[in-house]
Amino acid sequence: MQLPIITYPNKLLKSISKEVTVFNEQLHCILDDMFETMIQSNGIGLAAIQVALPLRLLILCIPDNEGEQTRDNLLEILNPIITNTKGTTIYQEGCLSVPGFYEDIERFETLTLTYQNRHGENCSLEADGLLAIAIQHEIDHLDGKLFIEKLTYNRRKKFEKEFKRALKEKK
Ligand code: QAP
Ligand code: CO
Repeated sequence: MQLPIITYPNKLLKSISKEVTVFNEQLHCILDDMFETMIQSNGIGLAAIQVALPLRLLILCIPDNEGEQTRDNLLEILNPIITNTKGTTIYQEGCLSVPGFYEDIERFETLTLTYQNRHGENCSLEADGLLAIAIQHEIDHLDGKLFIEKLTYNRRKKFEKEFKRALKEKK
């Protein structure tokens, strides 16, 4: 079942999400619905708070070499903790909760992550490239942060201007 995605400036996006402690069928339904929602919306990453659930979980599905997004390259990351980082990199980010706006954002280039999977099993991974960027973007959502909050003053003003214009055009 597809879930509605909440968008800026919905205040729920500022929530500090809570740790997942119960790994039951209901949780698995949420994860499956989030996957469907993300794919239908042409996303590569989605945090639970974007579908109004304040839980520390996120999903990522980076397209493979053929540009396909399948369950084979789906990552379900619960209660993530970044334990190590290296370097910095800049990438033009977007967000399903800030549709139509893209800006360059600086992130760590590589990272080590510990987390739990949908069964509550402890996992870890090392990431670089787009995956490392996406993980940081999604973890920010768990802490109530959007990528537009990382913009410089002038870029943020550019965003506010474009946002107001888009609002007017919708009316
Ligand atoms: C986060 O973002 C991300 O504006 C995932 O109209 C972004 O899936 C991680 C999307 C960049 C790493 C790099 C955005 C779809 C999808 C839009 C997304 C839109 C349609 C964003
Ligand atoms: Co986002």
